[in-house]
This record gives sequence, structure tokens and C-alpha cells, in this order.
Amino acid sequence: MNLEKIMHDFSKKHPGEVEYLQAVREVLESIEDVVNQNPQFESAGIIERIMEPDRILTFKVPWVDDNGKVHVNLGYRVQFNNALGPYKGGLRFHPSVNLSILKFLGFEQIFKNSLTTLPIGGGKGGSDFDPKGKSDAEIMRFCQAFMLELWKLIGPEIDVPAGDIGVGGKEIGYLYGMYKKLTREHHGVLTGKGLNWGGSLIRPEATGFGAVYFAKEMLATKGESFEGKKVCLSGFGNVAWGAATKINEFGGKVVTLSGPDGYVYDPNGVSGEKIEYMLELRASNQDIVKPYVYEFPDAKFHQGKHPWETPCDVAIPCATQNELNKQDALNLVKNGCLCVAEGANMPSTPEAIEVFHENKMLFAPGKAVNAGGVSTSGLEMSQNAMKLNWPASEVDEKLHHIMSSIHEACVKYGKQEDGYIDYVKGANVAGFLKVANSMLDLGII
Ligand code: NDP
Ligand code: 2IT
Repeated sequence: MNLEKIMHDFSKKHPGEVEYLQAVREVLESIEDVVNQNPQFESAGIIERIMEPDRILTFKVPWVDDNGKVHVNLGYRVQFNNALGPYKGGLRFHPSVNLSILKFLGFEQIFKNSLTTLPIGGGKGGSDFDPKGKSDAEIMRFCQAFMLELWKLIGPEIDVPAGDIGVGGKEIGYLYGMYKKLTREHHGVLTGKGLNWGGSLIRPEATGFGAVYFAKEMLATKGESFEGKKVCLSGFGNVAWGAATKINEFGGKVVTLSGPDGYVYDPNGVSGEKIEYMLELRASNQDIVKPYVYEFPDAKFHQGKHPWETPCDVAIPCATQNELNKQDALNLVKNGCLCVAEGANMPSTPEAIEVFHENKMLFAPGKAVNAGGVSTSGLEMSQNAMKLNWPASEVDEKLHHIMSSIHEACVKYGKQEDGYIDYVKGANVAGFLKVANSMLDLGII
């Protein structure tokens, strides 16, 4: 396989789609050897077929604000690959949303979902709608208008969306309510639903819990644990909240959180009521983390800075793509950080990953570390199909088991001759092989 030629042609087809090109290059670099050893993949055009989505659906979303003014946003659903099961992946509502971002997320989702061991394909969607500062009524009208188009494209055996940045339990409720009204059917077409109407226990916590279960296994490969470790988190949303909860349970201390405005350093640790306060902060729809220091004055706010300059043992980026650059990576190395586990999707730039690898740090990519969210979505689909609910302990146990099996797969395919575990390679190869072999079985479609 000629990686440079493939990427050259691909970037000509998708000019300026930086995030999409970045995600594809990372996977191709990892699977190059496997593809060269398996000529059947190349002759069946697996690489060219896996790089492009099956289809992209774009629609206009007109909605009315509280003053009666009409606004128009763009809505999308990228149905990337359904070799393993129905398209599955979140919806992101954020002003930065564009097709490059949704295609990178949908592409990553194929391999992540493959790693979960569950029968789910990859997809992603969303809108450039900005929930910041909107009233509940405006968010509801937007969600209803969005679903007025989306409902035709999805179904419990076709495509099952969920939440992502800007789409939490509230939005899923409004989206599902409209879907139910339009189709007159009450089934598991969205995941992340409320507990009273088909949701699964542990789904809200699952991405953060899963990330910490995975990081725990990474640390264990060095005979280490979370006990007494200082942990830097970024973001203050759903993923950071779940991660903070579990880190405290495992005896670690969370010393930072961040938002688009900067980061807070809390020398006493984000624990107890402070974790609950994160939910309040998110619910305020203000998009800033600074109010934390008014509530807990021992903490310090660092305007416009990344948390990665703070000395820590473990770093778990939980905010957004490309939020950890080369300088940040160098700071982490300099301060003796042991382990970086990506809670967000693609938070580290390729240059930062190079620094981690050169320094033989424990480093694992989002598609492995944050797979607990979509795994628990898969468990929600199973419960919906069976028309019953499992207790929290059962879901958590299954989640824990899935994260361990993902770690095992990363070690199996990522262990180098010198014993270093390249989790990027491990996750990409393990995720790819299952999808590629399924595509071979299913013929040219
Ligand atoms: P949330 O909307 O709950 O939170 C994301 C947080 O990051 C918000 O606080 C957001 O602020 C903040 N943020 C956005 N841009 C920046 C920035 N440039 N610097 C610092 N903080 C920023 O989203 P989630 O917690 O659900 O998602 C976080 C990450 O985890 C994303 O990469 C997502 O794709 C990934 N993920 C989420 C899963 C889930 O189940 N929710 C599952 C797997 C991965 P704001 O949005 O207000 O700008
Ligand atoms: O990036 C992700 O894996 C998610 N946002 C969760 C997707 C899902 O379908 O639960």
C-alpha cells in the first residue's frame, strides 16, 4: 500500500478538511503493515472503501427563537460504515461543526465501535447550532426542527444516534419526543435516553468511567494505580464529570478542569460537592469554567491557558479535538507525567503523539479510551430490544469487562519488540481487522 499516494489523492478530493485528513492518516499509518501482509484487502479496495462514508445527509434546520425571529442552521448525518451493525454514533451541536469534523468523528467511530465487541457500525451527525445562552424552549424547538428531517434517515436497525458535545440528556429527550410523535413508535432509536423512558443506568457516567477503567489497566502494566496520583482533566462536561467521579473512587486527586475560557487549578482536588457543581456549571449554558473559583475560592483560574502545564501523574483530556499540542506534550513529559489517556475524540495533535511515543510514555487514543460511552449505548440498545432494564451493577460490570477486552486487544496488536505498548497501533489494527474482514465477507456493496 502506497500511503503517501493514497493520502495525496485523498487530500485532493477533500481539500481543507484537516480533521478528516488527520484522522485518516493516523489510521492508515497504523494499518500499513497489516494491509501489506494481507493483499486481499487491497484487491477488494477495502482501504478506499473504508475511508469514504457510505453517504452524507445534509439538511436545513429553520427554527424560531423566543422573540419570534427565524434562524437557519445546517444539520448533518454521516452514515460511515455499517459492516458490523447499524450506523451508531453521537450528534454534536456546536458552532464549530462542519463536515470535516463530522467525517473525522464518524471515521473514528467505525474502529471504536468495532473495538467494543458489540454489533454496531460507525456514524456521526450534528449541527452548527450553538446551545450557549439559548433558553430551554429554544433548544426544544431546535431539536424538534432537527428531528423533523433526521427521523426519515434513522431507525433502531438502521442508524442509532446519541449525544456528544452540546447534546446531553435534555436534548436527547426533545429529539426522541419528536421522533416518537412522527413515527408513533417507541423503540431504541436514540441512546442516552432518560431512565424512565428507555435509558440505561450508567450511560451518563459511562464514557468517563470507561476512560478511567482503561487508564487503570494502562497504569497496571507498569505496576501503578490511581491511588495517590494527581490527575489533570480538561473540559467540564459529561466525560470530565464521569472521569472525576471514578478517579476519586480509585483514590486519585483531580487537580484541573478546563473550558474554552481557560483552566482552573484546585490544589485540594475536585471531589464530592465540587463534582456535583460541574453539572450545575454545564447546565448554566454559559460555556465558561471560571465561576468554579467563585464557588471554591482555594482554586485558581488561568485565563486562556491549557491545563497541561500543571504537574501531574496522569492526564485525561476530555474536552475537544486538538486541544493538546506539542508544547503541552513537552510540558507533561518535563513534569514527569506517566500516562495520557484520551477521553475526548482526537484531543492530541499528531506532533503531541510523536512526543509521547518518543518518550515511551503510556499513551492511548480516544477510540480505545472513550469507547465506554458507545459501549453502554450498545447495552442500552440490547435492553431496549429485550424490553427490560438491567441494574446499575450489571451494566457497570459489562462496561468494565468491555474496557478490559479493549485494553487486551490494544496490547495484542500494539506490543512492540522492546515491550513498549503502542496503543495507537493496537487500537487501529484491532478495530480495522474486524471491519475489513466483515467487508470481505459481505462482498462489494
Ligand atoms: P460536553 O458538551 O458535555 O463537554 C465538552 C466540554 O469541553 C465542554 O465543557 C466544552 O465547552 C468544552 N470545550 C469545548 N471546546 C473547548 C476548548 N477549546 N477548550 C476547552 N474546553 C472546551 O461534551 P462531552 O463531555 O460529551 O464530550 C467531550 C469530548 O468527549 C468530545 O471530544 C466528545 O466527542 C468525546 N466523547 C463524548 C462521549 C459521550 O458519551 N458524551 C463519548 C465519547 C467521546 P462548550 O461545549 O460549552 O464549548
Ligand atoms: O464519540 C462517541 O463515542 C460518542 N459521542 C458516543 C456515541 C454513542 O453512540 O453513544
